[in-house]
Amino acid sequence: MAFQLPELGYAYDALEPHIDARTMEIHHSKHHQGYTNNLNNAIAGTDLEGKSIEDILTNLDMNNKAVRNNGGGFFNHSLFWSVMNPTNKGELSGELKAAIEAEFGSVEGFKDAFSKAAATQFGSGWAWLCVHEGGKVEVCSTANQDNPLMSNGCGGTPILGIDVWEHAYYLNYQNRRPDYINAFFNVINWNEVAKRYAASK
Ligand code: MN3
Repeated sequence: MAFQLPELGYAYDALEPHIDARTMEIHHSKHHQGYTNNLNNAIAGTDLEGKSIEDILTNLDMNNKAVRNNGGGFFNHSLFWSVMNPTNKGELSGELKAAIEAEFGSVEGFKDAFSKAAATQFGSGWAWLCVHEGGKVEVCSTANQDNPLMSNGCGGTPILGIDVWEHAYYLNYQNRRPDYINAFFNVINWNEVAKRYAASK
């Protein structure tokens, strides 16, 4: 079974004014579809076919550029859509909030660290909140479509991520990446992040 482009679960315009409909449509239907197709082509007929994307990325030969770029792109965007939601996004609370406060001192401290990682990732890439075994959380960033599951990442399981490629924000924010990062905090689906935390700690 080949990988399939996941549904967003909400309309392209649902995240406005924070993320505009045109950006969402192109990002999902063109960019993510492209990574999905190219991943399927790259693994067709190889021993990676039929494995989960997490399994593929965790055990990836980093010299396999086609799977590294497109498998990363497939996984990263699938996570990205799921951790955003215009409604029913919940509040940061419970054991995830406690873990964040333990690591960053406060929720504001986490926002600062995450925003800084996203703003200072040079060129294209992603910033992440990851969880390690035992529940400790960490912020890191990766270039291009790499992610923390890969052997060059910060380790741990990513539970929140922001795409800082220009295609994620340029139509609406042009060069103002920090404004886009600020806006992202308005659409985080904390229910989903908490679910991923509980499943991965
Ligand atoms: Mn993208």
